[in-house]
Amino acid sequence: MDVWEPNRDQLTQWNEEGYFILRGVVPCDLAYDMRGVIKNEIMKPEPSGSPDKDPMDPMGDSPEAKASRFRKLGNFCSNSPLIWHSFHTGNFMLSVARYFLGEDIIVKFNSVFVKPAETGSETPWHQDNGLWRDGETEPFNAWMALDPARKSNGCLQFIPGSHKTEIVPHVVYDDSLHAELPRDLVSDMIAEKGIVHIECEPGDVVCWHSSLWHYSPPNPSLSSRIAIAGVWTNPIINKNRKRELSRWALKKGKICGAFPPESATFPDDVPFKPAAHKKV
Ligand SMILES: O=C(O)CCC(=O)C(=O)O
Repeated sequence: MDVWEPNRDQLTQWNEEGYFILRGVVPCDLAYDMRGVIKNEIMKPEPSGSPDKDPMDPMGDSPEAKASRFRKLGNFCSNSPLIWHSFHTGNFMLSVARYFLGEDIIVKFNSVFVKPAETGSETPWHQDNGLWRDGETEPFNAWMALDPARKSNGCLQFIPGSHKTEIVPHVVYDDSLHAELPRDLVSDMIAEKGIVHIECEPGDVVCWHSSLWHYSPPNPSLSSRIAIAGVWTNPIINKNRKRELSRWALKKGKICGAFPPESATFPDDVPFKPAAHKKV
């Protein structure tokens, strides 16, 4: 497997600002193929083949209605071989993760962020490890654009340097989509450090520290913004944590190519004993 090392600018940006961008990690065509896998899923027709006109279900169950309201598909990528092998366990992404995490790597979370044209909602300001609430700060996060991600269609926004803060307890407001950083602290932090808009082409990847404060706004534009994300960690950092979603990605420096991916079980899991085959 290739050995990746950050260049001086990437290393400085990682240390000082908490992120860096890798342009063109996969070709645009492959990014669009991955996006196709996601679109096929969210736009699947109902089994009956006819849109649901149920007046008691104002959200509707038609493919168009579903496509417009999906926000996040958790754990989708470990069920999609194309995405899993191209991104989460792709040679290049694992060579980057290996720089941070060493020879044994597990993917702790994987998701798709769907921000449909006109209806895509925001992702509130958060630190990833503020939502995990497992105390981990070391895991490595990366996100790949599968559509062009622009200021106009809800690209990610970071507060540079905010990764140097502790893990701040997240809170829920009446209108919160999920737990978020306290809004007054976010305003203060923005006033102090400003915001960067992370504009990407399909196939570009942004990597960030799990304590970085980040957000993405709603998408009022006519262009959808689909992206995939992952969190890579290693069995030592992740020791004794809940890991039902974790999957092996690299063992002793070798890419785990199995599909479905192998589950990363708890280190102290004791297997059940096989039953004694006694004659009854
Ligand atoms: O894609 C987005 O809009 C949000 C992504 C995000 O917040 C995350 O991956 O932690």
